[in-house]
Amino acid sequence: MLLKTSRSALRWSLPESQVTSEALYLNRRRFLAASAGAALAGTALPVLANPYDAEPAEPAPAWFKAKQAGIQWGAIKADDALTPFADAARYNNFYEFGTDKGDPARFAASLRPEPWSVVIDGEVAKPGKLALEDLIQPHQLEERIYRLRCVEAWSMVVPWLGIPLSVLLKRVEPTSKAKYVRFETLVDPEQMPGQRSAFGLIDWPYVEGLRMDEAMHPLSILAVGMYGRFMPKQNGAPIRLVVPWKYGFKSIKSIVRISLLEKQPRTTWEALAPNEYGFYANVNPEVSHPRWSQATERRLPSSLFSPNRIKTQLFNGYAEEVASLYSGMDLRVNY
Ligand SMILES: Nc1nc2c(c(=O)[nH]1)N[C@H]1C(S)=C(S)[C@@H](COP(=O)(O)O)O[C@H]1N2
Ligand SMILES: [Mo]
Repeated sequence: MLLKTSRSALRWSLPESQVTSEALYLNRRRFLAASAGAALAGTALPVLANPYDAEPAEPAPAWFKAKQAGIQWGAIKADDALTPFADAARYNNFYEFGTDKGDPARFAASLRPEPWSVVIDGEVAKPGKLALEDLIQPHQLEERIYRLRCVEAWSMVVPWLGIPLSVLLKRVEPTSKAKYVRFETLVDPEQMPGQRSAFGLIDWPYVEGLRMDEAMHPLSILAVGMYGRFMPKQNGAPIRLVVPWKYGFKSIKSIVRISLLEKQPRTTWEALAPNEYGFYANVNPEVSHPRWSQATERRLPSSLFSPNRIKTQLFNGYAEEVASLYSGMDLRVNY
């Protein structure tokens, strides 16, 4: 176990080329902005290639590789600078592998993301168990560059690869009774050492949920990759939720079940500490956590001497897109 662990930590040491590729990526974004101007002037847009490493570091399943040529790069972008891959893949919350920020990168080698399947059940006309490749196959992968704001007041900017959650939900035909979506993470103490320990804080599986309109919102995605590559295990391989206007704990990792429900599901953090973590968990600088302010955040990379502290934005900067979902709701009550 210990040997395996240190080897996997080595595997995650970052190749020098990554630094270059991120610089290249940022240049491409400038290039893209310029070519958007060219498109207006009637010039054809260039076909885009993977703006990251040509050779992905993470071994990817065949279904993922098959999708790579058709990726729509930069489908949605944040204005902020991208967080380097090294930070996004080494500073994680994934309690199934331990509670330290470094634990997921250190211990997730034992996760087996292939083969993988997702059960879809509850209030749908077409329930069933879908192999992940069949779940993704009909859809184009899109790159979405989103801010991710953890409730612990740190944040990053990550280029995810995925599909809108709405396209999957439409495919399984929700019934008129479907009001909420419940998501469940894998339970397997053999693959997830954090589920083995006597550490009895969380009642596995990790569960999250969304209201139906939140789940159908075009910003909500199911991600299977990031930085142009297959999803690293510590970031929730092979498939996770990303809901950018909510605190990070809503973005549940390594999903094995999606259930459409009539009633609001009981979710992990809300069940553990309902006065600290609500079902909605919308990013809101005005509503403090009982033990700390949410007015600012540490944007990764951040250190003691360079804390990189910035102001937190309402709905994590996505108010224009999502505020209408909550019109008439008291955000202090429904935190
Ligand atoms: N299954 C599961 N999903 C999870 C968590 C977890 O502990 N278990 N942590 C959440 C929290 S608190 C955050 S901030 C994000 C972190 O995602 P990242 O490690 O990719 O940055 O994952 C979320 N999804
Ligand atoms: Mo979080």
